Amino acid sequence: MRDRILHFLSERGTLADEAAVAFLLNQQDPLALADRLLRSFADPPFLITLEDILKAGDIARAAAGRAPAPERSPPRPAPPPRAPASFRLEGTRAEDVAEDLKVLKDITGHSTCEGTLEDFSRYFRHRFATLSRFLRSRAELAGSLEIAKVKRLTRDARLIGIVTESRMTKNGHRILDVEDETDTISVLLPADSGLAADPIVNDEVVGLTGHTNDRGLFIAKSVVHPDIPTSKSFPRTQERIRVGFMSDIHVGSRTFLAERWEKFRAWACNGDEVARSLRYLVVSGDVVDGIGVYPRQDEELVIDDIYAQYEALAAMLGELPDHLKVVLIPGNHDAVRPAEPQPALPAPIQKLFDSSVTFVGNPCTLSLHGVRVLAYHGRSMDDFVSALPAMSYAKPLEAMREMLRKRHLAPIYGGKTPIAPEAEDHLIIDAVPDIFVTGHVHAAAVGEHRGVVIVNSSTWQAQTSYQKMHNIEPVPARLPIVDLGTGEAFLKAF
Ligand code: D5M
Ligand code: FE
Ligand code: ZN
Repeated sequence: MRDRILHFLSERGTLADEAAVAFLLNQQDPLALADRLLRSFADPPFLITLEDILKAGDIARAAAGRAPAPERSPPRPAPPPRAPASFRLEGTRAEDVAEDLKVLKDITGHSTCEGTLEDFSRYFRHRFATLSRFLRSRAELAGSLEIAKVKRLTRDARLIGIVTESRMTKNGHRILDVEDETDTISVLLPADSGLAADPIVNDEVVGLTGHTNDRGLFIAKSVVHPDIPTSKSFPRTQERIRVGFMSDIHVGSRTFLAERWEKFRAWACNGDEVARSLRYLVVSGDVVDGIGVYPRQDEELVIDDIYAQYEALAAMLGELPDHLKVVLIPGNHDAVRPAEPQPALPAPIQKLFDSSVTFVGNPCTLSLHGVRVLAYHGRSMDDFVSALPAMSYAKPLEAMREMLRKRHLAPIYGGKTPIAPEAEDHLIIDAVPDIFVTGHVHAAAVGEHRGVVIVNSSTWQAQTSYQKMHNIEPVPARLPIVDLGTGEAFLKAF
């Protein structure tokens, strides 16, 4: 239920703090109450607090019978509509603010790998060394030992390793095979401990506490993920300019939604205060439909030339206001190598666009006025959905939370996500982002994980026959918008 509430709120562009969620969970019909609560706001705040709920007088009254202590205070009269730091009124005009865009991390121009066996072992050594360093700094794992040593001990111990296999026993326990440079150990996550339900995937690096039994099996007491260690705050910038996120435009496809795009264009050019405050547009891949990406794709194309597809996109972006700076990241439909990290689109394609477009790789870390944005197309979500029953294409924020917990954008190796064994693992989430965005799954949502604003950036393509076959229902023509001054986020529909 907790997840359903958070999902319900995030779908509507808001979040709730711990106390507010606890309050809702305590009510008879938390979702209905959340719905009434949202309706009671003229303009819902980005983060709903317990105080907000209590101020919504009639809701507090309805709940009074079942509420815990603080909520039992006499119901207050309904306050006048709250006037939060509203998106509409407090925007800064984007054209008044000088561009401040830096590319902090990008593979473009730095790819060295040739895909040899040595490349692969060096890649995994770098992954293990970096993530185990993150884990070693966690108090729960202080004094962790090499697996070879842990195997010879029977007292409580801690270890850090990479998961090479994971299977369920018929009694609902989970067995992991975990490896470090010294040895491999089998780890039991007991069914009755709740650990067996932790969404662990192959090739992620985890910490474990527990002890080795007399048959050499490590009985786990806890699993530690690198995660974002503490809840961070959003850097507050002076200007209240906004960044829009989109992806999966799929220009050239028969199912590209031209009319919805036209609505977006008209709003961006002549729209309200929010439109005027939009300074950046980060486009996270699949910007065109491409050629030969899947079998018989030609039957679904209205533009069957890759250059013509990018030319059409360049014309569309050229119609947007001059002060709207566009950052383009490639995806699996774009004309670059599919192996991740993907470099920026090649020069002959870049030449088709005007200078308001910046081309970067996938993934890429940007700074926008000091706000750190991690943008990733999101191909690995296919592997998360295949590997974990709790994940689905309709709930991309869940997979994104797992990426942050694992501090890795694509931990599963050898699935649908092709990974290039670069000297360093560019898919590690090293510095903590302020905003983390993905596309690919054609869903739309904004949410939060330990203070990181997380965004999945919709699509401009209607359901394709492939998606119909696989029951994937896209949520097209939504623009997630984040305020760079506050981290406040909402989803605008076109
Ligand atoms: O992916 C759009 C959506 O369709 C995304 O949710 C993944 C899904 N998709 C696309 N191709 C496949 C294959 N081959 N297997 C599983 N799921 C897939 P896009 O990248 O736009 O094609
Ligand atoms: Fe796509
Ligand atoms: Zn994609």
